[in-house]
Amino acid sequence: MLSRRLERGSTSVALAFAVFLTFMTVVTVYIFWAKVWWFPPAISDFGHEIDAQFARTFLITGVVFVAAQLGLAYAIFKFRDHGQKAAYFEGNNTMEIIWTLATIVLFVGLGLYARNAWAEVHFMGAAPGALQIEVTGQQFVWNFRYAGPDGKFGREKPELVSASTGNPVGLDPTDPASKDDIVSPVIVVPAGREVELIIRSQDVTHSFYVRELRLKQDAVPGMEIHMHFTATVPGDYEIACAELCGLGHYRMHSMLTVMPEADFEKWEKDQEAANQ
Ligand SMILES: [Cu+2]
Repeated sequence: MLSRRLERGSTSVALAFAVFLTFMTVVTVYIFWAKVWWFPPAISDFGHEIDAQFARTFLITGVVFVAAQLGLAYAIFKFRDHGQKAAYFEGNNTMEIIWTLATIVLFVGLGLYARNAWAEVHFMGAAPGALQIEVTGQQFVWNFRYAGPDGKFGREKPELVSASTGNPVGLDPTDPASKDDIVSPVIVVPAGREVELIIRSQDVTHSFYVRELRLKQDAVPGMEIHMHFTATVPGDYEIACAELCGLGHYRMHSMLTVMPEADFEKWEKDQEAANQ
């Protein structure tokens, strides 16, 4: 009598758990498939390649996830307690080798697939003629410097850095090349033209991050890190600092404006005029 009651209890519990697991698997897959919480659309040339890599990774890991969860649900129900004796075995070397090899093949394969996108961003420099913009992070603002009409970045001196007197990057007024440099709290770039960023920090590690560009790069004190991108869709996009950099980290953000080339040239002229 007692054992029959236990058996019935075990069946319904095992079934309920298996159904719950299957339901959660379906819900999880739906959330990714329907892109319920997803990135905003990419606006950079390599952004689409990064998205394609994301899609490949999610597809492969998704298939493994579904197979593992459904397998678990099946095992929970199939091997439920019928009052039988539990069996014990010491692992299975063949299975260990198979899933270790399969994992290596998947990881290395995904890495090989992604190498073009990675190399394009990190190893290949910007093409000659790219618009150079110096990005300086400091607690808790971003400053962007354009070379101005002479196309040359002027000298900077750390001892001249003084945000309160309007010289946040420490431009040296005795260098003629510094005179026409434009320093802006927002970054404006022309659509369709390559931009080379020179990313630096004045104090701690910050991280320059624009979701729509699919570009995130640490700003490290003492280093000049070059990144490049071509934005294709005009609009305003938020720049966040993606590295916890101190108490004011939450408010360290700025805007990236992508505008048609003609509008950009006008913006640059206006900045130059304001500089005189
Ligand atoms: Cu920061």
